Amino acid sequence: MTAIDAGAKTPKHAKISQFRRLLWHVNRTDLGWAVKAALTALQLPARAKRVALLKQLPTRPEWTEASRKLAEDGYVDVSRLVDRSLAEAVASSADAKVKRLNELVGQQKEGHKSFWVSLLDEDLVGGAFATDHPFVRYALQPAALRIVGDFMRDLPQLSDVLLTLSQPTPNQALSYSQLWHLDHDDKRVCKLFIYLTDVQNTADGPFTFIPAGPSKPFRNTLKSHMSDAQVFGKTGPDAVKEMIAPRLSAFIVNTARCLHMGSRIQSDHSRLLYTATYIQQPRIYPEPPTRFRAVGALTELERTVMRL
Ligand SMILES: O=C(O)CCC(=O)C(=O)O
Repeated sequence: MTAIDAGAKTPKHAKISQFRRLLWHVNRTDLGWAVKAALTALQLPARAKRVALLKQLPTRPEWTEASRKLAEDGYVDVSRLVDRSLAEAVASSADAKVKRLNELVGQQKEGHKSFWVSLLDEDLVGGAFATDHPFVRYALQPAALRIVGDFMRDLPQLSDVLLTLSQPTPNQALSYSQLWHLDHDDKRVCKLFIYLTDVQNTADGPFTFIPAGPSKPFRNTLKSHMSDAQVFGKTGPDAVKEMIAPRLSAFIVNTARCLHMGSRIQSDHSRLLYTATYIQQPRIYPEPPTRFRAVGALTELERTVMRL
């Protein structure tokens, strides 16, 4: 997911590029944990402040249990734990976008994945979402921050929010996230997904993954995207879980630990998906420009989650 600036020409850019390439390699192995620990040690007061903010969040036994499951298995179904009205707000905003699909496809900035349309480009000002956007409000809800935060033992950083429409691509080879991969944005990457359409069977292109335990043999490798044959050769197909679930189902997956793929949509089907991505500060890669712009009153906790 993280680009390497391979085209840079000036010595300064070449150095940055080499640095990023080194980080890219380190982050993919357990050495990344040592780098993460060293970066954290350099910012202990900031860490202590985040932990104090995390403790201010409400807590519930079922959130604690969800957090434990996320730590143990690398995923958890949170459909019954998250705020239904916030999910409805996400869904109605998403449905309005899909109604204007053709217009929005024309404006799409990242077009490399033919099976995948990003529908939020028009909501970005200078690359940033307003903090009162329903997609941002959903990601900031206490249940989500508590479940991810208790797992990380730190107040999470909201890295991005995304709305994607996956569509069939007949006669094309599987590519990008249709193939098995781990996310390497950082050492812990928790994605909170909401299905915004029913995902009733394999033809709807479910998010498909292998829980943390059986995904272990795939860590510490520089291999990026793998075919079914490469994966099943190591795990067998029995470890695979397809997230077959109705509209508004929500689940959190540590996609840095659980091998995953999805969006293998068959003809006449499509899938609409919301994703919020959380990582743990400090980020292993240099911090990119912020994805959020403050609109309206924000608490200190919200500002810290969005690095505002
Ligand atoms: O489209 C999918 O279901 C896969 C998504 C994915 O790979 C990701 O969000 O990292």
